[in-house]
Amino acid sequence: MNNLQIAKESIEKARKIAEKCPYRPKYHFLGPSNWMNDPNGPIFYKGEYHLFYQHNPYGDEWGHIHWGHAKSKDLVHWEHLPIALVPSNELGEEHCFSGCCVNNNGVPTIIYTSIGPKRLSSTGAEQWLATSLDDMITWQKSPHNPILTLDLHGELDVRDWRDPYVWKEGDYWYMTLGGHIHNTQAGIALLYRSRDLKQWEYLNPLCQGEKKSKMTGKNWECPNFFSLGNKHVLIISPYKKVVYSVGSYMNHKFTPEKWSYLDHGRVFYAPNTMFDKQGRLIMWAWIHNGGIGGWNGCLTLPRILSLDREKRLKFYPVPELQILRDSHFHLDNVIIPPHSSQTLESLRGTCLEIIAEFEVNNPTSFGFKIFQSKDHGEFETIGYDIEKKRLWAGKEKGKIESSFGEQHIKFHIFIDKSVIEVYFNYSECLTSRIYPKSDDSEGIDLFTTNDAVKIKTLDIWKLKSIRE
Ligand code: DQQ
Repeated sequence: MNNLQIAKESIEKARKIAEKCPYRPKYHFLGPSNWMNDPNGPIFYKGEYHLFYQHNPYGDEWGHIHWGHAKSKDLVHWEHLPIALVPSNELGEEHCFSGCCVNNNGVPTIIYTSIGPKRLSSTGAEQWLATSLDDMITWQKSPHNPILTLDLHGELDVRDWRDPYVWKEGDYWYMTLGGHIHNTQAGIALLYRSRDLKQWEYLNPLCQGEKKSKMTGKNWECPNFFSLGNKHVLIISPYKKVVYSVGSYMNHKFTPEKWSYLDHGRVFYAPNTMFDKQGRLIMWAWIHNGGIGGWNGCLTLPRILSLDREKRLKFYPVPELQILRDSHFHLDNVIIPPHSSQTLESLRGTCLEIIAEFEVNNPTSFGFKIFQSKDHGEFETIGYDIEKKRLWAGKEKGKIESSFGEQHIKFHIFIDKSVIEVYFNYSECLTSRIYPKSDDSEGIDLFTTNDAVKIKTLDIWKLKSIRE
């Protein structure tokens, strides 16, 4: 049996266990089973969206990193395709780390970070290339590999060098890679240029973080760099919460303005972006953790990123997701009294979409109870504390930075078994994992602590599964 057959058997075995897991999401994207982490190389190709992802086909823990692959016509339903990249052990490769996929004059081309037992991720990473000649079903690694090595930087001692993000500008391809310079305690994104994707020249640092910065950390993974309107945006994953900055790009240098959290959840990491044929910038990120076994990790729902007037990002779920909507509940103009409300007594569910607009006059904490047991004793909460400007969902929380009309607050929430995604006024997001305590933890309700709040409109849909 070759490696791919062994991988297939292992995936099949784990799938049977994963399918029994009550915490496994029903409409979020995940691999067929076993471990997955970062989304890689999202690309729109011949009328379909393709997504790759970091994948261990042999178990539900990180290791033996391959590239899983799936495609979709509608951004909602995904068809799994054969594993795209397998580590070439015979070439000293142990992991195919994150990267991107571009269309090079009709030839789909993956650029990724190659790691080996003798080429450690901290000091010996190389950037490799693979192409497909059969519409992305099989991939061939280039005889020109490695296409970039650390020597390119001369004296500069770059560490943890990885995660290529490539785009085209005029006659050139540009690439940014993340890492840090040894002993600086600050992350860096470096910039490179090529005419043919094979021969690369190092230009200069695209952007460097500040030493021991609270937000931008000590090392940058998975940089994403793109223009939106007349500004540029840099996203980085600095081991802690993912951050972005809207800034300006001139003479091959990006000057960040302010750093903000891309999502306040610590379970949200390593996002990757693409422009689709309608010019929408679409983003997915890895959501950490699994359930009772057989699977570990999934992706966020696709989010559309745009810029608001204050030059902050806005986030919207792609409208295509609306095809998941099933039975619907609606109410408007209801006052929720402090403490117990029981307004939504008849509603139950663990695969839901909620859109709610609140009107709030005095400081209070308010929001939703979810996963409530029949006796109402057990529940988890998703809410917002007006005074502290704190948004939370289960254990994940964050301070809201964007300004908005404090009286009107909009929540758009997706609940999918144990995966929670919250859009707050579409200007901040929070991803969380919450595990319902028991089988009957399906109730949902509204709450407010100190003062009544008015729910101006509320829509709740049960959502369909994308898996049988
Ligand atoms: N995951 C990959 C790396 C990347 C990290 C390895 C981020 O390429 O830096 O699985 O989660």
